[in-house]
Amino acid sequence: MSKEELLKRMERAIVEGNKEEAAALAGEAIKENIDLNEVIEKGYVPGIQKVGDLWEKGEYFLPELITGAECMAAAMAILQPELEKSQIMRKSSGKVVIGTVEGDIHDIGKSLVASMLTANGFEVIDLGADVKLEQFIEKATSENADFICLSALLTTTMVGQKRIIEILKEKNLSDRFIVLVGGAPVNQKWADDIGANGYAENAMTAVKTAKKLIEA
Ligand code: B12
Repeated sequence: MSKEELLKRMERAIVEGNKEEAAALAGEAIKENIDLNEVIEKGYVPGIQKVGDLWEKGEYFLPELITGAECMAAAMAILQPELEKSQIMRKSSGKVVIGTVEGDIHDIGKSLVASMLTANGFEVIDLGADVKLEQFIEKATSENADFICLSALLTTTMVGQKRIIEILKEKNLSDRFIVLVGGAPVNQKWADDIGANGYAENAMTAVKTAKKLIEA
């Protein structure tokens, strides 16, 4: 199977909610030695984006959305150990505490950012979704992290990103961590307005931004 064909089939597996196929294709990509960053960004991500579009158009309903999310997780469960293996002997690029903020259970995009950072040599502590604001700061402090990465997919939970930056200021910890924000409703203007150190619109640019900021 050509790479292009494999990527198309990955996208289709997510759109059709075929968990076994999504996982099997991930295994195939590993066997064929295909760049896993490309597999995620050009195969699986377009699939879940299409699921989102179909939901917004009213053609897909909640069960399809959840199945799409489960397919992504099934594929990532196969890819993750390989992504970690590929960076074992490398010096860490920096330590990251990442999670989706309190009140928000969306975790697909956050997990992709975590995976890509891991694959690119960062040491990642993933706190999951619906994470209490204080927990980000406690973990980042106890782990002596370089980055706090905050995901928010709801306009109502974006304010959690703002609040964390305020708490860091109150605790005189602003200079200690690099704060990166992201998620579908987030943009550069929001990041600038709340005083975040960086914003990225997808997992690949998140890696580039993190590298640029830690080298600065
Ligand atoms: C899948 C999905 C769900 C799934 C989530 C499953 C899961 N395990 O994550 C389920 C069905 C559970 C769900 C629930 C809800 N959802 Co929903 N959901 C979506 C959907 C369709 C796709 C999100 C997604 O996974 N996209 C794919 C990933 C790859 O993209 P991403 O998350 O944007 O992440 C990328 C970038 O943003 C960036 N990024 C992400 N995080 C970070 C962090 C950092 C630091 C950086 C640098 C970058 C970065 O990189 C990622 C990878 O490239 C979106 C629609 C959309 N277009 O976004 C709605 C959407 C986000 N949901 C929405 C809503 C309203 C809800 C519910 C409230 C629905 C309800 N009435 O119950 C609940 C929320 C409950 C809660 N408290 O959280 C709305 C939000 C509206 C708003 N503006 O606030 C949206 C926009 C749909 C819509 N148009 O109405 N949802």
